[in-house]
Amino acid sequence: MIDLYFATSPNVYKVAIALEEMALPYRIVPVDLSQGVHRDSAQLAGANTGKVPVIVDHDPPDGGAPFTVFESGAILQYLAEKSGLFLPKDLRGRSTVMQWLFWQMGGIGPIGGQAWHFFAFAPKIAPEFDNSYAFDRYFKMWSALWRVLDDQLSDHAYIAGDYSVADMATFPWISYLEPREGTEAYSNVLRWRDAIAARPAVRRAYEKAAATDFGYDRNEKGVTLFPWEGLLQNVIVT
Ligand SMILES: N[C@@H](CCC(=O)N[C@@H](CS)C(=O)NCC(=O)O)C(=O)O
Repeated sequence: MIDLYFATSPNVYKVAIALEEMALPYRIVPVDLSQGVHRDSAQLAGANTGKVPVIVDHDPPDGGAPFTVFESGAILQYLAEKSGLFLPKDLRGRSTVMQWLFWQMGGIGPIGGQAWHFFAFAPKIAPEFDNSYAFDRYFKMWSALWRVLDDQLSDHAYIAGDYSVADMATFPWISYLEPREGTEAYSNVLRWRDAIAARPAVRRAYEKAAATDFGYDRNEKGVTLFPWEGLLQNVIVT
């Protein structure tokens, strides 16, 4: 059994998708980020980074004590190695997936997070400041990342060859926030996004989260996760 410390955010959905795709038994441990409990490592299975996702594997492959893993990219790699799935074994194939996984971790996640912040939160948190420079900068970078992804998907069905942890890492962010200029110029991304959203394991991951009691009213904090198809409303973003 694996505990997944969970808040409804793209970095955490990556892991829920992987657990569903790999058919690994897990349970969701809800974390209310608005209460700050995640800053206490005792509440996060010893992880002291103050962030979710975190997992605890109670049945690690080495047969040892329960093992805590933080950072979504490291968690995806761990789960792929544990299950033997979605990460090629050959050197080039594996490196290709890892390159795109690192690309997601270093670009899509951080830049998407900042773009979202200056779109959704800065105007509420600091209405007295002119956030337009930061807003423009991060959305320009966000579009550039969509461009790279669209180019890559122009001759690949999935990001790094076969469907892999690189796709699982990237999909939740791409499904979360679109470029400011719209999606018309990104037909390859849209085709890929639809294909991933249609996967039963992906839908199960989002549905399980939607059915979880997080101890607060998600209608109040909610946004639409798959805005292009109006699916699965009421999910918190922090
Ligand atoms: N690089 C980390 C980022 C994790 C992250 O930023 N998690 C957010 C939710 S998406 C979080 O826990 N935020 C709480 C906070 O910063 O207080 C990963 O990919 O795991």
